[in-house]
Amino acid sequence: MERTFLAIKPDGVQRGLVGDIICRFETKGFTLVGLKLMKVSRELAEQHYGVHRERPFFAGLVDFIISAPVVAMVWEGDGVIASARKLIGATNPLMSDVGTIRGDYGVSIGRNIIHGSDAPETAQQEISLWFKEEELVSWQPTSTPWLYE
Ligand code: DAT
Ligand code: MG
Repeated sequence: MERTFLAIKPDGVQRGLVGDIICRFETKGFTLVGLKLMKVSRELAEQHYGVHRERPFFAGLVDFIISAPVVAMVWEGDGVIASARKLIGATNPLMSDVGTIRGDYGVSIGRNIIHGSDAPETAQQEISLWFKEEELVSWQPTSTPWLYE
């Protein structure tokens, strides 16, 4: 089964959206295998967004991510990486479809509520950057035969 890394950013936590966001992935049919509320270190934030190091928004992005708690999560399911990106919506919330998390709750690219891994390689890297192996729980929901043929 595929796994992806998702993180509810400081704006999502401060605005009280944690429950709603988790609900969307749960009711879609994905399985939560890792979850923690954490204050992110500057080092972790810089590593996580390392690909954007040269971009003009990098410093602001790092300052924002460490400014308040984040909810870090790992979710599992067939096709979860691409599906989670669809549920999250386009990077700029003004362009995100209505019905997506960013489309429903955001108005600015620098406050877009949630992060989601964009491909299998980045999902793998981000899961091991944010979680220790023993923090992830492999389990079989009883709903599995009602979700998959
Ligand atoms: P995504 O989070 O949709 O994968 P990304 O990886 O291109 O988007 O960028 C990472 C984050 O950086 C994004 O969620 C918000 C911020 N960001 C991206 N482009 C930006 C811009 N032009 N101005 C300000 N922040 C930006
Ligand atoms: Mg990205």
